[in-house]
Amino acid sequence: MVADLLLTAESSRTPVGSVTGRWPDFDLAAAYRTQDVGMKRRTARGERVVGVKLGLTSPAKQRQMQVDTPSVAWLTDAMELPPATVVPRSRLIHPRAEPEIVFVLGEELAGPGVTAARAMHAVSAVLGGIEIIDSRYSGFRFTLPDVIADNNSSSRYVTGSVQVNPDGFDLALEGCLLEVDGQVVDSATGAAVLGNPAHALAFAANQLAERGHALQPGWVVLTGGLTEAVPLAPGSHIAAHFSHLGSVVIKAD
Ligand code: OOG
Ligand code: MG
Repeated sequence: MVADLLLTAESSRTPVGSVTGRWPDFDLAAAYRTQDVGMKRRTARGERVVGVKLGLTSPAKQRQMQVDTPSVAWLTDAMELPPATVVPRSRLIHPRAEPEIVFVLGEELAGPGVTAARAMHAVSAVLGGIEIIDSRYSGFRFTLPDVIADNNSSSRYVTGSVQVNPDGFDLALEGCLLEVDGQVVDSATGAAVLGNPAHALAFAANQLAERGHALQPGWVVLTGGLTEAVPLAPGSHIAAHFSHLGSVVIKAD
């Protein structure tokens, strides 16, 4: 089964070839079903779902990965790292880091038909974050069904210590500088994410509704990489400096 193949690739740090390359009929519906089986496997081994992550919501990410459609995947507590943490790079395949705007939900948000404005009513706090992605596909090469089946390359994530109330906060104008070993390598504003990260949240609620799920109070939502992802080299320091959401820093082992 594809879900087991990908979970084994993760635990054995052995990347695999594209699923759609091998089975051209593997479509979006099969990919989301596979992702849900993977989530069941994770919960069966004791992990708890703590939220969702959007994939490929910015032009920078879409260009880098050659996939131009957003998608949704699961976050579990095993993926969450404490602040200013050392990322266990030696347990990962070929990790990359990307800065993201993160929401915490104060109430349930259920599609279909969720608009960006409705979505923001459910948000209790906005934070900065860094996501560590680690595709189970060789060379980070995948199609849209491939990456969905692989839970959108999920690996780890860190959120910042600054929490901002979303009321009156202009998410589209929130700036972010991405720094690698003290050098600014990229920058973006929140508008990079579908014009406004609120649209990513609405997309998540509506996509999950197609799978019979609703976003739950307390859940974390990673709205998608603002910039291209950068390789997490051994011993490197990566920082995301946001204009109002503070700084998030990680170090690779
Ligand atoms: C897919 C994961 C995408 C994002 O923020 O766009 C993602 C990948 O780039 O490997 O997490
Ligand atoms: Mg991401």
